[in-house]
Amino acid sequence: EALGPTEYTGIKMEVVKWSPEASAEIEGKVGGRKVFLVAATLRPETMYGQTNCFVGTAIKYGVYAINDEEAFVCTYRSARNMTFQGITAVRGQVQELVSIDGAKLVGTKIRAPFAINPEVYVLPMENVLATKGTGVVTSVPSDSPDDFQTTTDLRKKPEFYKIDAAWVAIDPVPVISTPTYGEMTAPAVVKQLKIQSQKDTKQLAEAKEIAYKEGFYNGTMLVGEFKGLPCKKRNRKSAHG
Ligand code: A2H
Repeated sequence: EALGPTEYTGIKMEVVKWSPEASAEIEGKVGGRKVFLVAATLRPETMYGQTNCFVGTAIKYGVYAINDEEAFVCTYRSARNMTFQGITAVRGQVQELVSIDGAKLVGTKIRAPFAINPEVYVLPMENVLATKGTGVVTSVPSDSPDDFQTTTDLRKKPEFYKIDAAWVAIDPVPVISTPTYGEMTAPAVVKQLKIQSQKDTKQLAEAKEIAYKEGFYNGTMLVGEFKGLPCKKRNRKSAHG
């Protein structure tokens, strides 16, 4: 496979209510801007099934001014990359309003665009990479093995992960049907490969590969504007989902 840039779709999830820790550090410092957590995804057609969003607890994030109206929560690296995409006033110029630890973002309530459950929570995930995408991951447990396994872990041990069980209460939502695995592709693949926790990173990589191929190439949309159509069709209609 040729090496080239990966083209992600950025999902803007508006903050509805900050966690108390984030509120203490952020409120009053954003100049009245609307603030969005921005997640990078390769599967924008699955957004109907978002049930939460993930950050890394040991990752540093910032709130970055995009213009006078909007600010994005993401890693510094991705904020800088975005300044080269024509969405800010000056190329290469990053305006950080405040920096914040990922752990403090957990418990923030956000609005997930297109989701059947429009209000969801920010939760911790161990395998978030600071160097990929924006460092913010939107969670679709029906179709992403990583997301399914992580939400399963969180549900089993909310105290251990220092979360409120209510934040992870939304069940996976069927959005895509596949011939081999039905309406819950990721849970079925996780079960097939006998994955036990988000620490099983090798098996999860394999599960991700299987679920991705099956969903993207053989899946049919169950909801939304493209209900009844093959998932891969969305690529013909628009390269950006
Ligand atoms: B995908 P690739 Cl439903 N750290 O979005 C870890 N994972 C990250 C990340 C980060 N910093 N940034 C993005 N990702 C995830 C949806 C999805 C994704 C589904 C199914 C498969 C899937 C919902 N989560 O990815 O290494 C994001 O999860 C399977 C490949 O660039 C993003 O797309 O190939 C994907 O990894 C990008 O991974």
